[in-house]
Amino acid sequence: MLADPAQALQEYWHSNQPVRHGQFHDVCFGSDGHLLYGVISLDEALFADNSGSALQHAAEQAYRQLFSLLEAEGCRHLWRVWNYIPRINAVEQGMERYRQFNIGRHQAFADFDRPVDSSPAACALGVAEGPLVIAFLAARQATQAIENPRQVSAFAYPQQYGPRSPTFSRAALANNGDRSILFISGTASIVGHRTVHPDDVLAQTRETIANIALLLEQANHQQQGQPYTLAALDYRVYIRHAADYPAVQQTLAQLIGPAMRVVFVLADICRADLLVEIEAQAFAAR
Ligand code: 3EB
Repeated sequence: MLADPAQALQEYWHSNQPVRHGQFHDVCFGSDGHLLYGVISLDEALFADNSGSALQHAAEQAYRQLFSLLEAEGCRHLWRVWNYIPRINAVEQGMERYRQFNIGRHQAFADFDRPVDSSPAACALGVAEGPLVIAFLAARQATQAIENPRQVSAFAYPQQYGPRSPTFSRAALANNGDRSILFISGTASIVGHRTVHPDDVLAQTRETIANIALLLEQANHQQQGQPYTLAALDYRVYIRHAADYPAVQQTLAQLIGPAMRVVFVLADICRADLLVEIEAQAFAAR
């Protein structure tokens, strides 16, 4: 966490139904029968004996466990995934670790017949060390996947970003009772499939907000409820260099408004030239 280091942050997902907690292989989860929140934590050292990349095998195994759990629990539809990958930008065995992760994740999607063009909203960030950690929210009902017209869909990225593409959609719109929930995936300064403003964190911040604004427009075309606005989102901002935090915060306050609800986190971003990534979510009455 950037900002006040004494500030502890916890995330809660509430239900008005009884919640059952369980463990399935390496996944811890809670489910009310309609919505399921889980976290899997896997130490890639356990996969070091396999041929090839340990991280790739860990990612495939994590997603296989996750999909098996969802099928067993009847909550087949992934809504949102948070991927936290140790040393995400390090190059090992000739390949960046994020790309190794993508190969394993893509393989599990294929093994479970999960079409990549209706993937969940997601983010993928780097942590210094520790296990591969994946948190996820899934449900009985599907979401509507939303793409960004000024970006190539991530599942269709060209090979220059790795042999297997990432499997996420730019945003997902879900219905939950009398409210809809919009999940904006980790969003960065990418136009088409290219990083723009590689050396300018504030220009990256502005480009990212332009991408999010366009996603809101797409989402508002697809739902009848009260429209989503930049000012009404809850944000999490991942910043690569702690020194950039004050300037990014100031720029965002200008773009979103002084009452913005935002948490700043120090993290590596999945392309070495990206300095900031922003995710968001919001609830709206239907
Ligand atoms: C991008 O747009 C930036 O691999 O799950 C954003 C959101 C990014 C999710 C993922 C990666 C992922 O390509 C990176």
